[in-house]
Amino acid sequence: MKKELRFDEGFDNILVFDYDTEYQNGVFISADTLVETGGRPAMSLDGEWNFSPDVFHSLVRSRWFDEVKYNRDQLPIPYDFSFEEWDTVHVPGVWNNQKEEYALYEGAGIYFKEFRYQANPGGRVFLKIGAANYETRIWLNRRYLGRHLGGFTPFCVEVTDCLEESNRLLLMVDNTRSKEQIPSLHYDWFNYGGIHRSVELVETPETVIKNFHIRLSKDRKNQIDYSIAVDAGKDGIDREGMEAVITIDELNVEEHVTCVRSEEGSFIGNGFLCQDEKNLQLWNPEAPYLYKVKVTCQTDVVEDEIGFRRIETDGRTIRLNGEPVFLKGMCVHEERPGHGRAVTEDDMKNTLETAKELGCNFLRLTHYPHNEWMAKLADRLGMMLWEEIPVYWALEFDNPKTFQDASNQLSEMIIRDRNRASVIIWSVGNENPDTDARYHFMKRLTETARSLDQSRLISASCLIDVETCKIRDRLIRELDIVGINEYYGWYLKDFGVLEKILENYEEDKPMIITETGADGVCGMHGSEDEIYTEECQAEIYRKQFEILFSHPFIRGTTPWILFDYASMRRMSSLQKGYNLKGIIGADRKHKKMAYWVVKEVYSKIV
Ligand code: GCB
Repeated sequence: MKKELRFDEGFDNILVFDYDTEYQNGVFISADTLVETGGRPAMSLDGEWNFSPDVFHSLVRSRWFDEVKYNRDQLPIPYDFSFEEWDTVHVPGVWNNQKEEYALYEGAGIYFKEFRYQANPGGRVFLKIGAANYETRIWLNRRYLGRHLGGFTPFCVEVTDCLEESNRLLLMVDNTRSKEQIPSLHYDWFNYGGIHRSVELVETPETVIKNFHIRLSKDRKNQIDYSIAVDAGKDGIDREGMEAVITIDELNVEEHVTCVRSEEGSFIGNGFLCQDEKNLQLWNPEAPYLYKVKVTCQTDVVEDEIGFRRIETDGRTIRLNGEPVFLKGMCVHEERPGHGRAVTEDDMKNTLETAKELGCNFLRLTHYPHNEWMAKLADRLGMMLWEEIPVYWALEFDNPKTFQDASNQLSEMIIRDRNRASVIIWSVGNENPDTDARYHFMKRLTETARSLDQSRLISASCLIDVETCKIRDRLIRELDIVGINEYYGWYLKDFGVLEKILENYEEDKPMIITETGADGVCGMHGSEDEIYTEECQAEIYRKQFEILFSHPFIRGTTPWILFDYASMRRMSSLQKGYNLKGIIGADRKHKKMAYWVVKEVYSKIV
């Protein structure tokens, strides 16, 4: 039936509902196809792309991607698209700030780019998209390559066999919110649309180092553990093993690793390097030392700069390289006016420098994986990080597709950043109600995280039970650190309840207050009782700190939030589409009175 209605036979798909089924069930681009890109030759596809909103999904419904402009008799037929003549938008970028009429657009958008490519004989090429929100479908030279879900993690697809000298790349990026997604329909940040991180073609030889992970062993003092995964393509046929070499010149390391064929076809190598820890300069925020690491396999070479550090808990204490550490932090969204979520390297540096100036050694990157440069810069500048996936508020916890999506986003984030010393905590979610379905969903996420990486701590931001004044969340069993969000002084007025909750804390695990805070309008002054004034916000911070710091099991605080940020559920005449809980304005210039409270308190903690 569907076949008879094809556009190229003179009909449009206007009469069917199920035009999308084959895509829903089709090729899913996932963490399995992510390829390490560090130090490899790449051709950037950033810049101007032709763009049009696609409100009716016509690209798919009417098969525009076939680019049929003539009938079988070569007579011109009418068509409703003209990719190369459309307006342009910048990539990386969000569409919302590139044209007035796209400002609040939520839906599908079509991106088109023509480019020339000089083939690399005998090599392979992967298209890498840093992130695009939320669903992306890819066609290259009219061939469909698959779809990716999730707005904040990178993905790769191999394009070796589709590339020609002159190429037509077509992407559908759709930020329609839907129930089964991560996050779901409702959240407290702006749903920017588009390709908001860089796009590039990454060139590799036939044998590709897919990923590697090098870290200080969790338990053994003088050991650096490693694992390597190699996709040997045609080189791998009939082979049982491949040799890879890890080189760390400064440590005189040249380790030859035999990677063995795994069930999925990749070649996997695991092992450890013994070092005298006295000779190893461990990474910490004050001395963020990084080693140059090179991994080679056949002719493939990848390079990275990696710091070695150990993060662990010991009862209610968090230890960094064996020493107790207090996490002086703030939450931060990835946003800058004018850039939306497509922040630049300078924006990221500014965030880190602002946090340092405030006295922070830690940032909670909420509520989704931020640009991969953020952790690279934090490695260099010395800032510990909490990274999380947008398992936020209500989700379809009993939907297997939702789990698959969440688990894939978590895997993509971990594979991308597990060589970053700065990242010390993976978080599996924020403020989700403790139902059976949610418990099993999130428990499985903690298992996924632990299977991919044992060198970090696992946490989540949990809710408290106001009735019993207790933290009642079964997920806590699965966590290394208990994260708590509480807004006493703001949404709930009685600080006495907060004191009771903390007195009732029984876990032998450290706690981080992952959110607390209050709104304050930049420059609005009044008494401490007048909500929305800077004085009121500052006073709530003072009272909060006074209570929190009298409980030694609280080993970190990340108040909500460093900068004001856009959120379409904040529409009062004062908020005007912004969440105003920043201690600095969205302009990143205006420091509110609460800023100085945090600075003073953090300056006293060693
Ligand atoms: C929360 C959420 C955070 C919100 C914040 C607020 O609990 O985790 O995303 O934006 O409260 O401002 O109320």
